[in-house]
Amino acid sequence: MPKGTITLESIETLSILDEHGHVDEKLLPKLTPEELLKAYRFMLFGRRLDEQAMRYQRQGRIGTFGPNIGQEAAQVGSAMALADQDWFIPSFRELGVWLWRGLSTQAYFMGHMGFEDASTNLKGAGNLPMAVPVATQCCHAAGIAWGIKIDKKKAAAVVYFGDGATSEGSFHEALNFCGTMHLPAVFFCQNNQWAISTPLKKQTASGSLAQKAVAYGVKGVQVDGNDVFAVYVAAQEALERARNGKGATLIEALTFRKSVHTTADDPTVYRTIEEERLWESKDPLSRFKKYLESKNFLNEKKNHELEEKIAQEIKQGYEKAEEFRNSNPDPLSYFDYVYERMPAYLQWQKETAQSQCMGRNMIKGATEAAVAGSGAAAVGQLEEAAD
Ligand SMILES: Cc1ncc(C[n+]2csc(CCOP(=O)(O)OP(=O)(O)O)c2C)c(N)n1
Ligand SMILES: [Mg+2]
Repeated sequence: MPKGTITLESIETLSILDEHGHVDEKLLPKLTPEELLKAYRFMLFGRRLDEQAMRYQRQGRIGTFGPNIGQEAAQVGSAMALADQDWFIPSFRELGVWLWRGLSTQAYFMGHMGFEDASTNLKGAGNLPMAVPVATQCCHAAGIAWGIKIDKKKAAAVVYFGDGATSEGSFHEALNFCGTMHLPAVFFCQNNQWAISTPLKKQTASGSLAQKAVAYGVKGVQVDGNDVFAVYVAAQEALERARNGKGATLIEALTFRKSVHTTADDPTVYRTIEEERLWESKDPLSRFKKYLESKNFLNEKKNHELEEKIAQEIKQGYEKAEEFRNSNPDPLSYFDYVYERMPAYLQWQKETAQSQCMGRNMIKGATEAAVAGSGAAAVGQLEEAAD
C-alpha cells in the first residue's frame, strides 16, 4: 500500500458579537428587539441570582452550588434554540438554561435548601435532574436520543457538560454511540478553561475539544461561548440537524468560569489575576449590553429598572422558599422521587430515617423547652425520644 493521507473533516468556528459590542451583520441571526431583551434579561437574572445565592450560602441559608457567572451567553444562547419537545440533560452549572426552561426562583432556592419538592416545578417537561457525577449524563442523553429515533419524534437530546468531562469514558462512549447510531443528540461542551483546579492544558493535548467529534463521525463546531449570537446560531443549526435525522453535533463553547467552582472552592490558590482580567474584558453580559445600547434597545434607565425588578423577584422567590421551609415540609420526600413504586428496601430506609428524624425532632423540642425554662417539658420530651 503506497503512503497516503487520511483527510479529516475541518472544524468550523463561529463568532458574531465581539467584546466591544460590534457584530458581524452578515452572520447576525434574525431576532426581534423583544427577543433580544428577553435574552439579556435571562442572562442578567442568572448572574444576579448567583450573586445573591452566594450571599445566602455564606449566611448558611442555602447549601452549596456551582455558579454560572461568566457563562451566561453559553447557557441562554443555547437555551433559546431549544424547543419544548427537546430534552435538556444538564450537568450542575446550567442555571441559565433552567431559568429559560421555566424554573422558578422559589424552586431554585428550595432545591438548594435540599427539598426535592422543587423538582415538581418543571414536572412533565423534558428536563433531567442535575448530574453531579461528571459526564455520566452524556450516556443518559445517548439513551434518550435513541428513544427519540425509535419513536420517530422530531426532537433532540441536548446534553451539557464541561471541559473536564471530555476526559471521562462516558463522554466518549456516548459520542461514539450517537455517531454510530446516527442519533439526534447535541453535545454542548462549556469549555470554561478549568475543571476545579485542573487547567485545560492539563486536561488534553488536543488543539480543541470540538475536534474530538471527528473521530466519532459527528460534526464538530467551536464557538465563542461568550457571544450569545454565535452560541444561538450554532445551537440552532445543531438542533435542526438532529431533528431532521442528520445526526449528532459536538459544540465547544469557549467561555470562562468567572467565579468559584462551587461555594466550597477558592480559585485564588490555583489561577492568576492576569487570567481573570483577560476574561473580564470578554465578559458575555457587558458585550451584549453594549450592543443593545448601540441599537437603542436598552439605556441606563431601562437597565436600572430591570435590575430593580430582578432584585425584587429574587427576594420574593427566596422568601417563598423560606416560607416553604418553615411550613414543616417532609424532609424525607426525596425518597419518593426515585422510583414510581418504591421498592421494599427503600421503604425500609425511609421508615428507618423517619424514626431517626422523629427522635431528633423530639431532642430538638426538648432543647427548646429547656432554653425556654420548662424543665419538666424538656425531661418529658427527652424520655419520649429515648423510647
Ligand atoms: C466522576 C466524577 N469524578 C470527579 C468528580 C468531582 N468533580 C466535580 S466537578 C469536577 C470538575 C468538572 O469540570 P468540568 O467538566 O470542566 O465542569 P465545570 O465544573 O468546569 O463546569 C470534578 C472533578 C465528580 N463529581 N464525578
Ligand atoms: Mg470546566
